[in-house]
Amino acid sequence: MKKLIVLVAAALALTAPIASYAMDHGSMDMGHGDMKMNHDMGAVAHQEVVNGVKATFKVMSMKEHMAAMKMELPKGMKETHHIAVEFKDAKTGKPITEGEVKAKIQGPDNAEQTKELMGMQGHFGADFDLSKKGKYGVMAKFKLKDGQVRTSKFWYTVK
Ligand SMILES: [Cu+2]
Repeated sequence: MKKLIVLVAAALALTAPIASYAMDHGSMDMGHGDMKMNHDMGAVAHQEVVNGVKATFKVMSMKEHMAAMKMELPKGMKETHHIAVEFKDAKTGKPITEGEVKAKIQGPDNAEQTKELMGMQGHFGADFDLSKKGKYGVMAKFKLKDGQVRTSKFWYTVK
């Protein structure tokens, strides 16, 4: 009987670190899943194939985006929305995550904002001030790994 207890204890000691490692890893994957899900929940504002690259633009509130990133919304931030874009090879569906992306936004009052979109978790994104109601013209310029410069434009209405 005593021998059995010792054996069980030894077995537990061996498997315990593996089990906790697996658990940590599992919760990490879950975090990634959440992030993706939240970004998918952001409404698709525009989708277009430009010279073999499928670009999907999403516009979400800063609140939504910070929740997806599991970060707190900084106080006194003038940016109200996060604009994200994802690129895929139109033929293979493979995500393209490297490149330079810039966006210029013209507001209903004609004020312009130009920003570089940073690569983050499979998409490119930046924060903009869309605090005025009305139509915003979004112009994006992107240079991906093939070196070609592509552009895409769309309208986004803030109600
Ligand atoms: Cu983002």
